[in-house]
Amino acid sequence: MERTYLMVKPDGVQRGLIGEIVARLERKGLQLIGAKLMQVSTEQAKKHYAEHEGKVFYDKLLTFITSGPVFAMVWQGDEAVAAARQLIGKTNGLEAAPGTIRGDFAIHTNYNLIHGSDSHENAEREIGIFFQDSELVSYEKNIQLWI
Ligand code: IDP
Repeated sequence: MERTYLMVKPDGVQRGLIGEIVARLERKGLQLIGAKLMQVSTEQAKKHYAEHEGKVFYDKLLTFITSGPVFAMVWQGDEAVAAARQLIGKTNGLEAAPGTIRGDFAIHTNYNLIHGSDSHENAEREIGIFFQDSELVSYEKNIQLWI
């Protein structure tokens, strides 16, 4: 089992897409093990986007991700990182394939609705930035046998 960190960004929350996004992840067969509506602090944003420090869009990215509530989630399943990235689609909404979250609902690169970890290592690092172990739930879902 692999875990991944997913986050409906402020634009997704404002547009009322939390339910739509959660439904798509559930239908794929991933299992939700933690979730909360939260305000990202500047400190958390800097840690989360450390790899982009120095890029032209970095300051705007920090401003954006701290501009309003996000819906932070941890999902679990076989190939959870790759499966979620597939559902999310390419970074630029115009390039993301129809049928993906960004392809169906986003047009731009900066307002692209959702974050998804891009590797197993980053997933574990990002989960640690936004969640305490005590906020994650371990439970059996018999349906997993069929996925
Ligand atoms: P990802 O979210 O598809 O993994 P990354 O390259 O990791 O994409 O970039 C992180 C976030 O930074 C993107 O989701 C997007 O919000 C923002 N971003 C990336 N590239 C650009 C850009 O060229 N202009 C503006 N924002 C960008």
